[in-house]
Amino acid sequence: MLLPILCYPDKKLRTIAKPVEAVNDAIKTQVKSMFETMYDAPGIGLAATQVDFHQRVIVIDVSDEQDQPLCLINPEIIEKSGEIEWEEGCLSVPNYYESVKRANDIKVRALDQNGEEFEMEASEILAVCIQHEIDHLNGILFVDHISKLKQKRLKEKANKQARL
Ligand code: K2U
Ligand code: ZN
Repeated sequence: MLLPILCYPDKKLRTIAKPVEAVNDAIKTQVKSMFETMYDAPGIGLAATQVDFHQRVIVIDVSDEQDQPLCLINPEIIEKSGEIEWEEGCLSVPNYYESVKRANDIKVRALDQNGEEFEMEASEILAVCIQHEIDHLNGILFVDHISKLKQKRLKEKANKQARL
């Protein structure tokens, strides 16, 4: 089922998502809808916060064929190194792109959609996407990483959009 995506500056995007207690059928249904919503957008990542579901669930697929779905539940970055700068966008901040610096290599621990714990290493775009999505679960948007001046301009633009 397609889910509506919250748009900046919606305050709900600032909610801190709660850890998932049990990967039950409700969570599995939510994950399925998040994948559908992400592929439809289209996007290469989607955090539960963006669809107004405030639990720690992320779906990702950075493959070109869009056939490598990755679900991270209660994700934690346990190691990070290096630095990469990437021109980021966000489904919750349409038509705005800015360069953001993040760690290039990360190690992540999470539960998969069957509730099994796993660890994985990621780098480049996959690492960028995982960090971008975990930020969403902590109420952080990529625009929070840009300069104050650029944030001011973006807020004015968003408010003008809202008044239209
Ligand atoms: O809003 C989101 O969380 C989806 C983001 C995830 C993302 C942002 C920046 C860098 C990597 C991932 C994207 O807007 S999904 C749209 C997209 C599609 C292809 C390439 C980059 C971004
Ligand atoms: Zn985003």
